Amino acid sequence: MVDLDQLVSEAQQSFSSTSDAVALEEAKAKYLGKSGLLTEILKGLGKLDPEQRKSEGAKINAAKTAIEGALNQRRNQLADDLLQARLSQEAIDVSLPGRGRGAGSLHPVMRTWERVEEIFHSIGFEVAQGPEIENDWYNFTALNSPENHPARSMQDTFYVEGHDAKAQSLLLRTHTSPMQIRFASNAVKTHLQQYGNLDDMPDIRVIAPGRTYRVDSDATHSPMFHQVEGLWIGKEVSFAALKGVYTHFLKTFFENKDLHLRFRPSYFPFTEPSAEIDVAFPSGKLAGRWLEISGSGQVHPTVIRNMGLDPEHHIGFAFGSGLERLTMLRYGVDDLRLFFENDTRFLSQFPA
Ligand code: 2NM
Repeated sequence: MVDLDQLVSEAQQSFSSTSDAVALEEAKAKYLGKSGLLTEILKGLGKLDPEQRKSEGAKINAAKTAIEGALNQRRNQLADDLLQARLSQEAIDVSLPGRGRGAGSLHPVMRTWERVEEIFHSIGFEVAQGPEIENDWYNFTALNSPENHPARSMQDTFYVEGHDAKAQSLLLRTHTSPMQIRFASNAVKTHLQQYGNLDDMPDIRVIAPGRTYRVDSDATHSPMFHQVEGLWIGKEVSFAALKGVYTHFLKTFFENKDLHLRFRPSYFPFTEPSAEIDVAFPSGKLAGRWLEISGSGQVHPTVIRNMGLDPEHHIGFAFGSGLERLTMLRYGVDDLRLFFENDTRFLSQFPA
């Protein structure tokens, strides 16, 4: 008879010495396979008499169980080793710095927008909002824009098909002034509802920034551009106050106390008198030249009346400027089109 104990310990050693699953399965075949050692021994049982067969059979089965146990133990051990190897190989160093994501930033024109709001807010101006699709009254008529004014033609303004509830033609606003009319009319209406008269009507101080649209597209004009307009209406608001407010705004905006300003007589339908505002930088690459930056003036009596006020009792000034223009002068951008191309090589030069 074969020494079963020895066979078991041989199998155990053979399994232990394998280093992967394939080798282990080959080693298994030698003992437990179809023509393996243990199978051969079992075949030999037939030649024994019944008593012997019973006792030998039990021993052989015990040996088989022991060998299978050793096999499973080694299988588990190898699987475990493989897992540990992968875990340490694929370990992630959580202390490494992340790859990071590029942070976006505000478009330079939006930065100017926010900056303008901040400066005017700090001197008591509110910020108006209003629709980009306007009607004829708010965009033109209320602003004293004459019937034959070129801005009213299809060549200069984007008209929208159809009319509003009051049979007014609809258009993309050509300036932000309609927001001022809406804001002022609303303030007047609300005050009247509450007090019945305008004796103690508080001053209206508001700016209206936003997108505006004109049929115009070349190197220095974009069909969509941004404006900011301002309005101060009260009982005794002078042209001197306009000069004070706007001088403060421009010097703060350009962070330059020595900035020169010039108010040059001009014409707008909604103001009388009207003035163009020019600036000159005392130093830098733009120094020594007057640069047009804004329009302004004392609000026309007809416009005051269209706000619901009596021009005999209320007076004020208004001004307007392009946000692209302010941005170009502040950052030294020399081509308007850069603002609309969305080239990140340009935009990334204005970090948050
Ligand atoms: C400008 C120039 C001058 C202006 C006038 C008004 C309103 F609503 F009071 F009539 N808002 N903005 C104005 C005046 C705008 O932009 C170049």
